[in-house]
Amino acid sequence: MELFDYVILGHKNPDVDSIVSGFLLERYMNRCWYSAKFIIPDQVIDEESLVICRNYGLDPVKFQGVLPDRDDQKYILVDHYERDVSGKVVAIIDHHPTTQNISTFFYHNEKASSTACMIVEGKEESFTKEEIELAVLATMVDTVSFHSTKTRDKDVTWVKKMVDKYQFNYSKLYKDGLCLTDISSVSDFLTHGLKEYQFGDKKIAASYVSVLHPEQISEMLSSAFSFLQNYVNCHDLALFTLIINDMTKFQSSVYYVTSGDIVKRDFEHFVSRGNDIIPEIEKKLLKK
Ligand SMILES: [Mn+2]
Repeated sequence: MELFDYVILGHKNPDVDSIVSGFLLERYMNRCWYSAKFIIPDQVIDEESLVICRNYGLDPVKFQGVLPDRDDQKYILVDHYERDVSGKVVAIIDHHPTTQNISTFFYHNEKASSTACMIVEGKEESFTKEEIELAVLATMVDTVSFHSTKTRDKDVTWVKKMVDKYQFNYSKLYKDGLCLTDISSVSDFLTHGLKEYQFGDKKIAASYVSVLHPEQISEMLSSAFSFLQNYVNCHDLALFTLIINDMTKFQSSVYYVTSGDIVKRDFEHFVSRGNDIIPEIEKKLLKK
């Protein structure tokens, strides 16, 4: 196994920003004559992240590998600030500020729109046009094309400047940043982002889809419901939650599916499964 002074890591189950940031930092460090290697130790890379990266000329699979088993290996974390490694974390570049005391040699954690834009902004001359496009892409994906509250004005200005300078296809970047769900069959409503949760003796499951025009899938949706109710019965679930994100109006509808009932709730904003929907269900279930 080849040795490197620095191993760069994105977070577990890396998303587009983690992958792009790791790749760009490796490029940057190598150009500055550092021996650094970006490694993705995860066995599986999320299919959607794979497809998006490949569409912009980056193949994440190339970076999959085993981490060195050395106590003195130096690590650099991008897009996260906590990690158990056999070695020493010497640097962190992240955009999830924390009040925690971090004592690495180099620590840069600010409320940026993406880690990738933190790496490239101000150092554009060290990167190729294609690499800058990847940083723009990661910024669009991480902020849901600037609709997330994570969006920082300065980065929007930077993206616009790069798009102008390099004539990037902004409408394509915008659409890719929305991460629309490809729905070709009713089973996609079930399997997209499917997660199961256990609360006491109750099991629930949740999936979500993001579409530009929910009204266009309404016909499919009615057949999806019987499919979902069947799934609820077969898997002995207390509830199945389907979240539909309207990527034009930036609102969500949530369908609560049980074996005998379907209840719809509309939200005038985006809901987060992990932060809003599931905790609320957990409270209700545990109260009973
Ligand atoms: Mn990120």
